[in-house]
Amino acid sequence: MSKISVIIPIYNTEEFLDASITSAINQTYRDLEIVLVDDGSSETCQKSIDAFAERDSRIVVHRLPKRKGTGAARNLGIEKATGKYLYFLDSDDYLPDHSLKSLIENMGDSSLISGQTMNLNKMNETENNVLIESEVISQTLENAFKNMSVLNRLISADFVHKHGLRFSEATDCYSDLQFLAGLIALLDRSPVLNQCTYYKRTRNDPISNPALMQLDTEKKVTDFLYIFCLLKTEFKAKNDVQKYLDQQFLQFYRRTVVMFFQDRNQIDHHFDSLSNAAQSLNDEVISNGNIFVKSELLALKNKKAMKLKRLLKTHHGLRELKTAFSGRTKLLVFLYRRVFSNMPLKEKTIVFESFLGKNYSDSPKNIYEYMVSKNLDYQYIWIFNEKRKIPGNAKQIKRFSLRYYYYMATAKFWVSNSRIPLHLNKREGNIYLQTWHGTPLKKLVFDMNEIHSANPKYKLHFYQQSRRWDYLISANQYSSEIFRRAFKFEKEMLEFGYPRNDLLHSPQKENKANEIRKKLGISDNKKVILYAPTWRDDEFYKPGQYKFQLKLDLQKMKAQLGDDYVILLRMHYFIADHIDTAGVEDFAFNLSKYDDIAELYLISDILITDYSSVFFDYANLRRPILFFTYDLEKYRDTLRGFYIDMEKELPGPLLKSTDEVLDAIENIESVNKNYKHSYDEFYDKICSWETGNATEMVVKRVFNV
Ligand code: C2G
Repeated sequence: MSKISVIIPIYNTEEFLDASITSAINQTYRDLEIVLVDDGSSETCQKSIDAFAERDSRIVVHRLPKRKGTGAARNLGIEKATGKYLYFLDSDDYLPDHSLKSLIENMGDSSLISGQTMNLNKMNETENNVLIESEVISQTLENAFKNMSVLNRLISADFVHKHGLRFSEATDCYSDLQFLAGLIALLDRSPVLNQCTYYKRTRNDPISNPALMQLDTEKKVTDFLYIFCLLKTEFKAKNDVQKYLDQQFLQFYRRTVVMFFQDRNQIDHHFDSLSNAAQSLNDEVISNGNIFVKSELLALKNKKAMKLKRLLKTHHGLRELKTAFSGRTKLLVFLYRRVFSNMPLKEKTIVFESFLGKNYSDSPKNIYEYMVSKNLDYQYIWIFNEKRKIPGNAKQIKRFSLRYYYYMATAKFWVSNSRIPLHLNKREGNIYLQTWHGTPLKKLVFDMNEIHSANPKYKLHFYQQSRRWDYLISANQYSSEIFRRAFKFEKEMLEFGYPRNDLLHSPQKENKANEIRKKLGISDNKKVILYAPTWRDDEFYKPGQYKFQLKLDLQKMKAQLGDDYVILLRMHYFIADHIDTAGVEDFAFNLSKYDDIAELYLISDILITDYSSVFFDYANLRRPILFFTYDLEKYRDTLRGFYIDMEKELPGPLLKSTDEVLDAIENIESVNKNYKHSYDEFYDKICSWETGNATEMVVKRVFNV
């Protein structure tokens, strides 16, 4: 057999490395050398790389003294490779098992063969490794070189050395173009395989650890133009290369420049360099573009900047209109951006929303009720999914209705405890108070490696949405530190405690508790247990609709506690499943739809929860908290990960079964005694800022009243 050198440049991609290198090790084609080229990675990543080298004698490691970019790393790989063939694999991608076997068996006497690539969105998307009969479907250079990537091509090492083919080391992006141009200049045919021989992953954290192609667009434009002009000159006499480069310019203009030029300042910054590059474009290639691209490239080539701006304005306008009429939401977003956002800003209008319009609760509710009580002259808008009875004179607007988009665009203030849709761009003058919805136990956003939730672009979207926040409320120092890092939040943190917890420190809380018990029909001679669990990231029907299986044995609890207690069942607002209380209706009350959980804390003598942030708030009452953590290992180690050590720092016991819960409740006094020290420490760390005046301090700071 002939050895293949798989060259893998690595820069801080340790979270993807295992999948990538393992997929090379597991190739059914065994005569391999796996060349890991460390491009100046961090210590942690270097350790991972060395650990892999121990796993398989075919792995060799080479290091660049400091980061020099993918091009330089691949060039070092070429120099060090000893195989008859070369194959480049990115360290965040991976291969089906038969890739190299399929490629080499179909290579014949060619110097290069290319396979099909599949783009994967999720971290753990299951790929189909099914081996379909592989066959060569084309020999033309045009089909072999449709993109600007060297990936997924098996190349003769002799051919590369003989012609001195190398990657550009002058730019981060598009360094492949130099290598590919060299290949095209020398080949007259190149087989393409019908089989998928490469899985390309879309990175889920383009903010803190972007893949090469997620770097900001300006860098991509300057890098592309540099390489394009260099190669157009170097390969002036090679028609195939000229045609290939022109095609790539056309694609690059269509896919990247048109969107980039939505920001009109960028046209001024980059017009000259683009226009100079366009001088050498072949008119025939330009005519392949659609009517807009064709006229815009001609304006570029003829150095007509004003004409290009006019053409792009029409192009963007028509694209938006076309999008606008492709669906109801798109039309409403078009109206939001192009009509309502150009209307005068209503300086005294505030929009409130809690848990995506699901209920009237949390800090937004406290802020609203405080402002109403002070007769402040604001117009209040509450966003709900369903209308409900609320105090004060707020206008209730249905989420995602036409009026929703109108008020979101014209209200000066947004007060929300969760996320506002990405497509609602923040307009000049808007002030957005993000109250958030809990002290974090579960790892958040940029502190999370893998994202199990349904949306693979979760981190990118979260980053874009959180750039709009002007204020973020934090209930304690612990939260402030986490929010700064996990949200990459750089604006003003309001460190006053949670407005939603003022009720728990209110002098009237006893009277309020009696009112609530009466409203709920709970008899005075019964004590109250509140069970408030959280959701599980990986147990969902679809985004936002999560499953929940009640593990508490309500019959057994009723039998043992029914004379003295009732239990309130309160599911997380993401839970779609209905909780069945048949047979225990006089003992168990499903209050999952009850608006404000703070009112349930007030009437509860004991809280049972798991990994929900509810216990940080409930602790303000200094009442017993039990942690029913039947799936702790799974939740902590695979799903989310926690900020605190559940075994050491909690103000109550971890319980695995209904029996253990019953035993703790029957002996609640000794539980209180055993956990008094932990509880006191926890209270100081988490509740010390809560004074009952958080709402007032927030309103004074944000609304200058
Ligand atoms: N909540 C509730 N009922 C539950 C669970 C939660 O009303 N059974 C409300 C509480 O106000 C809680 C908030 O939703 O503080 C957040 O719920 P978590 O269970 O902590 O889960 P999550 O929505 O992932 O928020 O920083 C907080 C994190 O973002 C956690």
